[in-house]
Amino acid sequence: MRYAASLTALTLASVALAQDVTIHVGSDANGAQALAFTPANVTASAGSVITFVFDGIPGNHTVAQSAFAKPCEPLAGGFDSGYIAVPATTDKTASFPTFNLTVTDASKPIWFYCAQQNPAPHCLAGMVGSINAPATGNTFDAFVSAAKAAASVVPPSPALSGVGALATAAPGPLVSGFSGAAVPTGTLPAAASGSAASGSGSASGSATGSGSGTGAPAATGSNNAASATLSMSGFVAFVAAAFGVALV
Ligand SMILES: *[C@@H]1O[C@H](CO)[C@@H](O)[C@H](O)[C@H]1NC(C)=O
Ligand SMILES: *[C@@H]1O[C@H](CO)[C@@H](O)[C@H](O)[C@H]1NC(C)=O
Ligand SMILES: *[C@@H]1O[C@H](CO)[C@@H](O)[C@H](O)[C@H]1NC(C)=O
Ligand SMILES: [Cu+2]
Repeated sequence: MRYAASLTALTLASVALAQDVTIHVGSDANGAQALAFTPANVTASAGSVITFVFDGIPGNHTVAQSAFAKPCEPLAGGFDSGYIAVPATTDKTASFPTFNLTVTDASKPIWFYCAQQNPAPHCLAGMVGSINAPATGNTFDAFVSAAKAAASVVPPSPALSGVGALATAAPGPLVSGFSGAAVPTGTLPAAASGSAASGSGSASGSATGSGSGTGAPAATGSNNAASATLSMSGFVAFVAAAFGVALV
């Protein structure tokens, strides 16, 4: 009994810590195709994972980091998923490609846009988003307005690492009709021990394996913190499975 009680307390603490978020890319709140990120303005603590799901049918979008002052241009050192295309023939129940960003710095806003310009620039249509945007000053609403008034849309170079957030695997899976015009490259965080680390290793393998072969330097403190949170999420899933209940 005492064992079960401590497990429950630990589980609740882990759920509060993780704050994982899902953002749909190319679809609206009803699941209909749209030039939008849904939701487009989210809050996430350091260590949280933002899962971008490319589920607009059809769709061909990017998740690219920009700056408040230049909404439709790549931020130096920013992340970019590259173009991920979902064909019109895709079934609504398909396992859509995802791109997982771990927030490493929640103290500053993270701005992003879609760089697709064909047949018309998605960023100018307001396809932008934010993580931890402030409620006053440089708000999400002001960012959308700036994007719609932007002079140009500049395509970025795909990259896993960003400023204040990073991915540990390329978007995927790129199977059954899904395609990526380019697969992100860049520095992967050092592999951490434990089940969460081996999980992300196999994920990058299935996404055509690119990106996983680049040199990985020693992990920084924030990367370790992120890995710890991922491990806790895995543990929550394990506990949920063991108890036969859904916790999230
Ligand atoms: C997706 O968009 C990019 C950029 O416009 C393009 O190069 C690529 O061919 C498109 N992919 C598909 C499958 O249409
Ligand atoms: C965006 O989200 C932040 C919280 O991260 C909130 O304070 C702000 O009011 C939101 N802005 C809009 C326009 O919804
Ligand atoms: C993103 O995270 C989800 C949930 O853990 C996982 O199922 C998916 O495979 C991940 N995607 C990639 C590309 O690693
Ligand atoms: Cu788009």
